[in-house]
Amino acid sequence: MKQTLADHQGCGTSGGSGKSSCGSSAGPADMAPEIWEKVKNHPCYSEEAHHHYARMHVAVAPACNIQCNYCNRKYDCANESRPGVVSEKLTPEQAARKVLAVASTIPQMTVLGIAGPGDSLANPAKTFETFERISKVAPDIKLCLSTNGLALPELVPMIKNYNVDHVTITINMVDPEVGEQIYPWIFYKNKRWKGRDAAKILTERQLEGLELLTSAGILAKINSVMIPGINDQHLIEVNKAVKSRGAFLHNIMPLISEAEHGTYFGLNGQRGPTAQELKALQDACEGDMNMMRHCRQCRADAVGLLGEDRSAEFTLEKLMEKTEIEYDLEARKAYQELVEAERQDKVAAREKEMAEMASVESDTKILIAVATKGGGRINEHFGHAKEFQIYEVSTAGAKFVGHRRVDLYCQGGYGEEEGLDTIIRAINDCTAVFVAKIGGCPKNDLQAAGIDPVDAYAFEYIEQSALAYFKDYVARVESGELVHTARGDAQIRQGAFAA
Ligand code: CLF
Ligand code: SF4
Repeated sequence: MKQTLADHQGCGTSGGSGKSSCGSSAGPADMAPEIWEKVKNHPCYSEEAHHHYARMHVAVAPACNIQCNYCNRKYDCANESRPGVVSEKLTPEQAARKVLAVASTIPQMTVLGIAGPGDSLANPAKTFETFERISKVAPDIKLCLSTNGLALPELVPMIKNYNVDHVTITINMVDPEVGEQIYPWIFYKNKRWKGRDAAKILTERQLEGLELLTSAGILAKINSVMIPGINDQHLIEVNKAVKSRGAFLHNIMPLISEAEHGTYFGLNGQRGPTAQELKALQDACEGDMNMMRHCRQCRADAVGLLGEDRSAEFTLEKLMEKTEIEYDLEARKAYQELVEAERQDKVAAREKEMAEMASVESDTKILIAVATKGGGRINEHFGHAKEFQIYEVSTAGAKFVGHRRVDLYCQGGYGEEEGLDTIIRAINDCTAVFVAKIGGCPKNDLQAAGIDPVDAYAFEYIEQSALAYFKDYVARVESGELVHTARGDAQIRQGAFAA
């Protein structure tokens, strides 16, 4: 089926049946098929999917109904975005045009999210008009929204009617005493509420909204911002509260806080967590609850794979230059079938490597940093990496546990020593860094810092390679060639972000 923005009159999806079902992967054994169908190509709801599938946001929701102490309204909603990021606001009509343009250029773009720049549900008319327009012109795209939850309970039936299958609520506390340190005020029922009263209303509305989403069969993800000294210990209680109300996934994100962002916390010196503090909390919450560790705190007009940002290719100015945009659903499906085949090949390679792990006995765990452009492969040069993905490897397997943003090492063909220092600080807790290619200088400096630079697995699958490296590592430790030493902590990048 081919259609254009100009000729499109609605191609009909009944009851969500127009959603993509390309691919044949049956999904994990512990997941019901109908849930797998919803998450298998959603890059935020499935860690595995985020190596292959992209999302896009449209910034159609400017207003907000609460104030968070980590937010400066000059920038995007910090419940999903890194501070200091400003998105280009769109009307619902412009948003629909942008979705078509992106979908026709990036066939693996499977999810459209509304995440600001304010709160999606504080702008219900704009948010739902956007969803309506998009479901008519691009029926295979999953719809997603993110909210602070204050306006959520009454809007759950609308969310259901518009076939929005994925909703994120940012829940930072379930105790108003903690909440009053995070939220100075909310605007509710035509009145401004402050302090503990405000926090009490907010937590009640958020939990009620979550229960209603669960009963409506909508997958709910919870975002929580980890604020050391304020809610870090309390987030374990939050995790229990949301788990018991049916949340599908919990995403604990680091507070990013600098005076230059002009937020209350930034101006008052509130620090964010270190990499190991964040990981320890995520580990403590992980039981039978799925923890999301691959969130990139996207901007409200983000486009592309998580971790890449192609929003500059789709500015309003560029969109307006195009007279006709072709939406080729069949081509999108064909491309996504190729992605599914690659994905299954990757899983088979990992399982083969795991089968060989059965003979390894060791309680060692190591972290490995990986330079990747996507596809689950080690396919990025060290000097071009804007982030490293972090895997924890043990005899239990290779598990994605986070990512670290870094400043580019290679600027205009030359390595920047200053950039290298920040990279080393960002991956200081890792035993090795996997890259497609690396120059002699950074190699020596990484080795001096105790991090093994590895280009032997260039362009191979990440997990398979991490398992192979681990087996070799354990053998070298056993033979006395290497001494296994615990690594230190690492820093989460602060400062303003362009993307
Ligand atoms: Fe966007 Fe959010 Fe939907 Fe994803 S983002 S509305 S659930 S489509 Fe994803 Fe970005 Fe993290 Fe959000 S990585 S900030 S969790
Ligand atoms: Fe800012 Fe988002 Fe909080 Fe509103 S909900 S104050 S936009 S961080």
